[in-house]
Amino acid sequence: CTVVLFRLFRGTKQIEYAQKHNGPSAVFTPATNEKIDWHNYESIQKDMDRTGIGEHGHPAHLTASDSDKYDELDRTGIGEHGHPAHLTASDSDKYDELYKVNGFNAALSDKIALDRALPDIRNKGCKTKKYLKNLPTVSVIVPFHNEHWTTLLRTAHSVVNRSPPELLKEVILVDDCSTKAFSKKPLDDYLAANLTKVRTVHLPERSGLIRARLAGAHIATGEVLIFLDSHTEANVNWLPPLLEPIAQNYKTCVCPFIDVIQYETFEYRAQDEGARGAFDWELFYKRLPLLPEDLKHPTEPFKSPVMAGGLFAISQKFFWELGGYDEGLDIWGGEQYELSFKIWMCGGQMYDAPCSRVGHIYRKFAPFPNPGKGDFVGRNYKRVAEVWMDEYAEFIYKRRPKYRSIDPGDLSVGLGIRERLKCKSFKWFMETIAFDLPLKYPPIEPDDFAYGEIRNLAAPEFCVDTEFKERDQEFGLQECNKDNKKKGEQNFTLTWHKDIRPHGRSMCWDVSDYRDKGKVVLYPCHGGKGNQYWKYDIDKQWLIHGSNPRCLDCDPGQKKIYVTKCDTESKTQRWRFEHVDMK
Ligand code: UD2
Ligand code: MN
Repeated sequence: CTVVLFRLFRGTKQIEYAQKHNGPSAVFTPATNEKIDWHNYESIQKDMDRTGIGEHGHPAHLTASDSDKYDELDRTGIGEHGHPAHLTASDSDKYDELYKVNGFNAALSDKIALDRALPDIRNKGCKTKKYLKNLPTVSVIVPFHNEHWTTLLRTAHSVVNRSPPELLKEVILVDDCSTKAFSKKPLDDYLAANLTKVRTVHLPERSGLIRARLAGAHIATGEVLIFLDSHTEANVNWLPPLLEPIAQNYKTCVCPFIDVIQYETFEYRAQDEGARGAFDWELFYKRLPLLPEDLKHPTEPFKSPVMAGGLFAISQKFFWELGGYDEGLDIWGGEQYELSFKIWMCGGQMYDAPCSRVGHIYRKFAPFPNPGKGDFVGRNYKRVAEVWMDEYAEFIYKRRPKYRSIDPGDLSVGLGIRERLKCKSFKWFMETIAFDLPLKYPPIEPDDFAYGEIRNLAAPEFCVDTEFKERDQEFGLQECNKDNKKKGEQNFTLTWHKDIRPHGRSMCWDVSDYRDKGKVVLYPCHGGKGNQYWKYDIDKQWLIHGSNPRCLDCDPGQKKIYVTKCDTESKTQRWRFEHVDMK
């Protein structure tokens, strides 16, 4: 890809965007407060009548006979898959290959209709809810880099089919310099023939999702910008609940509930009953429970400190007043925090709307190779931390000392926006908006209780060894060899969360087996005690599991470990934890 058109955007300072963008600059004000039922019952009925694979979001599977269709999966454009298919030895490789480059079952996606029906899993109250008759118009912006053909098109079809035409001005697919051939002319041709409201912008240089979104926003003409990922499906009546809070106050950002499109079967289901967005101090996206007042009104939008990132609505006016995104954020990551922090700190508000639902494919794994840009996520995080997080940035650097030496580049635009808009402090944000975050994710972690090897006293040559195993796998005893790092995994931490983790991993000892001699497996740490709750009794030398306590015991002959009734007489239940904090 060469640099031509994109110079237009690149050299431009964000502040100038505020004057240069295409959108209307006046604040949208509804002419009347009248509310109406926005459901499109004709389209809902059509969906109900659909039959076929993956319809209604049911889990789908490929069968053996599907393999003779694999040729289709290779298509590079519309109408190019009518040729006869043959089962060749390489077909199954193609299936795997598609999985590998997408991180989800793209072969299955190709078998599911682009306009499939989805289950209406909203709270019942949403079905009768009315919204303002006057709502602002919308531009939907979808950045994509090498998105799979059918998941991209399903995103576009779902938006067009499930949005009131008078509200949807356009869908802009921003091609972030994809290398797949179909992303260019075949895509443009398909859209021209099938989805006239959808158009593309082809960026001549890989710009990352943040600058790709900016490029789309820059040419958008709707009053409200809605950003979506390129592998999403908008569900029934998704638009009005996103728009009404913005019509009432233009400094409002609204996120839909993000449902899960399962990466293997394309099943459509809820993520949970709703939660408030947050982060931990390594800047992993986290969730906080709803507040009691949110629970009282399950169909009303509730305040959320941080957006997940990919799916939200914001007025053009407010977006550009905030300077859009920081243009210096590269490729992927961090922009969700930048925007969330500045929305709250600079006079806006952010809500999650339970009645607006959009499905998203959470990949099984990230398939993209690093485009040779080093630790761009670290650099993005450092930019956000330096501009917005004040003294709290230190908590991040404590956990990620490497960030201290990353050069974040020029921060003057972001700092200028903060100054110009007289934005509040991060302390204010933490204490007013994310006030319960530190309880769950303390900035300063309490000390761990114990660490090192865990040696059995009945068979002192044996230590617990998790052998780098994964989720749901059992582990047991091995000869103690803590210092031989290659051989096993015998270095553990009994953390302040009261769980036990092999050093440096977020895997925890977990017991969900309530039979006698319950087995111990590894499971991703959740920090919520329960099946991962452990205590060390220094006097008795017991490792006690659960609130209905049982003791870690072992059979040294078979090198097995398990939890069972605590017994003061038992020697196999006694363990020496190498270092114990006696405080
Ligand atoms: C989440 C967000 C995502 C974004 C990201 C952090 C959701 C559901 N998803 O990760 O929107 O906020 O966190 O940055 O909240 N893309 C490009 N160019 C690139 C890389 C990606 O255009 O260089 C596109 C990609 O095709 C997709 C979108 O950006 O449409 C987000 O990428 P992702 O799906 O890999 O991110 P995800 O969902 O893991
Ligand atoms: Mn995504």
